[in-house]
Amino acid sequence: LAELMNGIISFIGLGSNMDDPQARCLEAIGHLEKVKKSTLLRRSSFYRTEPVGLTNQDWFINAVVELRTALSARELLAELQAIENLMGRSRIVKWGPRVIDLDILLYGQEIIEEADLTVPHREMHKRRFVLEPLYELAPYAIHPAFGVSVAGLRKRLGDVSRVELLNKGQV
Ligand code: PH2
Ligand code: MG
Ligand code: MG
Repeated sequence: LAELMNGIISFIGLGSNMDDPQARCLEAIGHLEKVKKSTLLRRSSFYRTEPVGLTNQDWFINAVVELRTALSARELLAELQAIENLMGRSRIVKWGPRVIDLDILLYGQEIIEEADLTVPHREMHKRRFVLEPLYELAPYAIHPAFGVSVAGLRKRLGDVSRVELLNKGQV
């Protein structure tokens, strides 16, 4: 039990708009449950979301999970990329259709700015498809770079793209 209490709380965003997105998100959660030195604590509802950025593609399913982990942010990133690769993610089109996308949104209160790893996620505060599921799990969580809670970010959000809560029976 003591071991389970160790580590940093990280919030991870999930997104899919290919090959049965709900099933892909559930599959990814199954993999996230098995990440070493980590415990998956909670997951948000699933949301059906309008594509942002590249709009001429299918709607997404988005969700957020809360993980307690003893991995470093970089080790966690490697685990997420391994899951993406395992699930057949190809990186052809930036912001284009994807089988699964796993993004570190928050890693404790750490601020990391490296070439291939930016935490908090660079776009999270601008995206309703991130903030709605994150708000459901952790309205109190603080964005360490802005010193603003998720509830505060959501209230200030300008993103008008549609985000629809899926009913329990639909997932
Ligand atoms: N991910 C993107 C770009 N646009 N739009 C929605 N609705 N959901 C996403 O997860 C998403 C997106 C790049 O990561
Ligand atoms: Mg990504
Ligand atoms: Mg992403």
